[in-house]
Amino acid sequence: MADYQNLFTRVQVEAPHYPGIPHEPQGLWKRGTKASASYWLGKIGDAQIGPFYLGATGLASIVFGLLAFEIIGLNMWASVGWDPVQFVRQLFWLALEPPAPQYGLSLPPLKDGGWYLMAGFFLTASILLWWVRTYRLARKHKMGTHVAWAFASAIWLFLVLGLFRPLLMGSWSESVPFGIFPHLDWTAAFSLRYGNLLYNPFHALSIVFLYGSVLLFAMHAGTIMAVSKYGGEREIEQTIDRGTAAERAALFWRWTMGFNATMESVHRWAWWFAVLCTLTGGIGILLTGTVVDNWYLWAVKHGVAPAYPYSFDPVVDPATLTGAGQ
Ligand code: 07D
Ligand code: 07D
Repeated sequence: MADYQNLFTRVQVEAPHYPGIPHEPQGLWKRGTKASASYWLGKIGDAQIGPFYLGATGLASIVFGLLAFEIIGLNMWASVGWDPVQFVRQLFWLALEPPAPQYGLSLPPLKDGGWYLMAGFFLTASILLWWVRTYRLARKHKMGTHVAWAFASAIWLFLVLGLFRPLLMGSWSESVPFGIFPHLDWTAAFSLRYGNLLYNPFHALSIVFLYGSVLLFAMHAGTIMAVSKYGGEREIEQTIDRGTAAERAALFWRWTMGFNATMESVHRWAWWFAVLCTLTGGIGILLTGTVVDNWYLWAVKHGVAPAYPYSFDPVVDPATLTGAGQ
């Protein structure tokens, strides 16, 4: 085989469409049989498109997702007086905001956050239904449900941000606004309000796993591509037929850092790092404002951060002050 470079090039194999393993028919939905092929998709993945399987949960998820998307989009459009030009120009700055604090956990009028709650409800339903879809399709294929549980970790952080923490804090106003830049403003304001999120150890753990995922991803992808000229990307074969690719990849890391993952364990590393990013993140957010009100003062108390020098007035938690805003 040619000693090809595989950073940008990819081998495209042409074969008759593959309909997939047999399924027992279930419920109303028959699986599709039609498939086509795309040369350009073949550049980044498998060239075959379809057959699709939507199923009841898939369809319901898309309907709920579209409802949420419409409510958000129409509210944003209304906020610029239904001007299509301004809608496009200001899209990244537009928002659908949660109810104001005085409403607590009650249901506000539509224009005061009611639309927000409705969109949030539909979005949550859509995401949960999509989770059910990943779970059921895995079972249908007689696979493990690893993807569903990894997705559940992301959903955990999503639910902490928009449901669990607002419930514990007793107010929908705690949740994240819908909008590209507004949700960034919320993130920055959240950190400031709670005394710098960088001092939250669970935020730190979340970052460890985020950066760690990137590192693992690069190491794994680089290693597999580096041995692909020996067939290294056909990993299953490597586990039963210990050939040169897996051997070389393992040896490379053993010589580089004295230890190597296996073709199997590297995927467990990757799964855990990805899952722990949002799992620890969710814990960190849930503790913020409920258990810890100021992460900087928390860090000072636990000897993590130094207190400000004595020459300044002692630092007081701004939340305990009765300022003009209160
Ligand atoms: C590449 C897979 C594809 C997914 C994409 C996301 C939508 C939303 C809806 C306008 C990696 C599709 C986005 C459908 C459009 C409306 C109403 C995944 C890939 C491309 N954020 N965030 C983004 C979400 C939070 C933060 C981008 C969602 C928290 C920062 C995108 C959620 C905090 C930055 C986006 C969510 C936070 C972003 C790119 C939910 C703390 C950026 C996302 C449901 C975690 C970056 C302008 C991406 C950016 C960015 C979506 C939650 C912080 C719009 C759906 C509240 C600091 N976020 N985010 O590529 O460019 O993900 O912002 O929880 O810098 Mg965010
Ligand atoms: C949001 C999980 C939910 C998403 C789901 C997907 C759709 C779209 C449709 C594609 C991302 C739904 C999908 C709806 C589908 C189509 C068609 C995962 C999500 C279910 N931080 N920070 C994190 C760093 C600061 C802040 C995590 C770094 C500042 C807040 C991560 C820095 C302030 C929160 C992280 C830094 C601040 C976080 C997110 C550096 C702002 C969170 C992990 C170098 C000034 C979140 C505990 C993740 C968290 C979070 C990184 C700085 C605020 C590790 C590297 C100090 C409020 N930050 N951060 O996977 O968990 O998100 O915190 O400065 O809530 Mg941070």
